[in-house]
Amino acid sequence: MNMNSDLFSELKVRQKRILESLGNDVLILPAGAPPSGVGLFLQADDFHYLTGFPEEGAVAVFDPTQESENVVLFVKEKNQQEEVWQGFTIGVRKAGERFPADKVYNVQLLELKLKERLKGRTVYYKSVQNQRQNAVIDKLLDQEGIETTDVGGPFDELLEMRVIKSAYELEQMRRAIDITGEAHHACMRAGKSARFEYQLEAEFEYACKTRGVRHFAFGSIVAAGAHATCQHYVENNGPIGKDELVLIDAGAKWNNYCADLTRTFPTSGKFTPVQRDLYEIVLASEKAGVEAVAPGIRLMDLHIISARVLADGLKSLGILHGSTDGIIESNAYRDFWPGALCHSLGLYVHDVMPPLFRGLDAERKLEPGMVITVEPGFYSQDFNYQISEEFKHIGIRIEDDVLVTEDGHENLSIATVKEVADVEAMVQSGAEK
Ligand SMILES: [Mn+2]
Repeated sequence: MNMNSDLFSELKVRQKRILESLGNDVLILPAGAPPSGVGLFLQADDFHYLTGFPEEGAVAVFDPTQESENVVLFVKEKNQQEEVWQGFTIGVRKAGERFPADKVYNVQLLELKLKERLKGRTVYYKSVQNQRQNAVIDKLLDQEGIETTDVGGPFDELLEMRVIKSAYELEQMRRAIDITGEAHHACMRAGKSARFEYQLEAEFEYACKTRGVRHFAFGSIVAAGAHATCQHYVENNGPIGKDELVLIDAGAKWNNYCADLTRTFPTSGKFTPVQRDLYEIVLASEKAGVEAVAPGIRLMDLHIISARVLADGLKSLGILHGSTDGIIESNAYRDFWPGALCHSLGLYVHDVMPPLFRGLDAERKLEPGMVITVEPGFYSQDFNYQISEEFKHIGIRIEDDVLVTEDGHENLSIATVKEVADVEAMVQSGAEK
């Protein structure tokens, strides 16, 4: 597979920014660790972002002081024995042809080559657990008495770069999101006939994999009935009742980029009055959050906008009481929605963000090119003793993926149904039990 030429030139630009951020320093970036046990290897995000190289066992070295070798890739050489048992490798020659690097060496030369370069330098380096080249690097750094740092410099630059998505990145994310939406629709259509949560998990994965997906953004959450009150439920082994809500929070990856969408639907194809009332409240809260996404707003401002709509709705059902300001200030709504409205989305599902975007008093404002999720919810467990029984043991979450644009936002998952009538029609269009 040859690298997309847009990506190739984009990688060169990214590498240049990293080199500029280094001054006279060096960055050693190891590839991701192989999966423990069974599993498909997925490249570490930063390594992928700066090299595009998909194999484990590799190391990239960024060194602005080496004229003709600013960016060097160390990769596994082709080895017939390994290829008989452990899979195929790209090898040094082809890596040099296909991936942007000034020079590609056999990774066995790592120690020799690095030794010449690191003496007396400031080295940026983050060790990766279970990555076998790390042992070589660690030993060398130790022998030469070289101190390393894993914060600041190129690592700060990486955060700034990764949080703003390029046209190429958005193309990958759109594909991941479109496929994920189609898979959510497939699950809704299978809702009436599925008897166990894992059947819908299989439906989701089947819809994704038959569309070319090889990796998922995270383990799918398929939660029927009261299971949906646990925000990160992953067992997916419970039965699905006839009149229950099913919450599915799942996402495909496309060329390493994530989608992260949640939909909640009634397995009967018709919301009960209570389910519908609660669903409409979460939906109104979600839409208010999405509508408010724009450059110049802070994540916490968005959270409060959604929280106020949620609080007003729960007041109308007698679940919360008092003034909306009071409910927000006292965090009373957090009994039913303990989560955060947004997170960044990209190569990782809870993608990196520079520090000033994170936390309650985060000062930084959204900027065009950021992609965030918007995902309010309502979760009522037994400890919510103050509410009437009919509202208990219900979990509802609706989550879209939203791009911040110059003049506002674009909801990237707009095609995935969420209006009551559309969700009901989608479920009803599936086969019976
Ligand atoms: Mn999410």
